Amino acid sequence: MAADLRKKVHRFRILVIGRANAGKTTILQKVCNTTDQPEIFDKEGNKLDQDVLKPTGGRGIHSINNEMIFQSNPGFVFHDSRGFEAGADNKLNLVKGFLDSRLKEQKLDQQLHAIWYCLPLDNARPISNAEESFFAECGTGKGVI
Ligand SMILES: Nc1nc2c(ncn2[C@@H]2O[C@H](COP(=O)(O)OP(=O)(O)O)[C@@H](O)[C@H]2O)c(=O)[nH]1
Ligand SMILES: [Mg+2]
Repeated sequence: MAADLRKKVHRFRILVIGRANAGKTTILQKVCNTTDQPEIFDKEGNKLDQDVLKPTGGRGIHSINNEMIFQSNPGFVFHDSRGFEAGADNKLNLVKGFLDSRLKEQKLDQQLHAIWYCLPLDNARPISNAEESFFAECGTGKGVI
């Protein structure tokens, strides 16, 4: 079954960005009409342990390149980025690198089709400096996406 999930050719690929507890997983579950956890694959298509999704990283470290696919809606493939906390320059570069590499993909199903940015609005400061940099540097019209 795991292999079947990745066999689907026409897939919509979405990057979901948001700080821990922003509600990313909840939104993806709603979109996919499920309460299940997604299956996770690395870039080469190897199925990974669910532990990689835990905040502490579990046995492996979650990578933005990992693909998350819900059994209930395998036409969507999600990439999860942990969002930009204060001073997260490193993370910003990582996301930029991911966007750049997906831009260079020739195959439509390997390209990135949308970015969903989750902002928790119950926060005194919903947009951090690092996030402002991301919007300034990775917005449309600046050549990155
Ligand atoms: N108040 C409120 N809580 C939410 C909302 N969306 C998700 N949560 C809760 O916030 C917590 C973190 O959600 P989760 O989807 O795991 O966040 P993630 O870390 O970004 O994947 C969970 O306990 C959710 O039930 C929302 O829109 N409002
Ligand atoms: Mg999550």
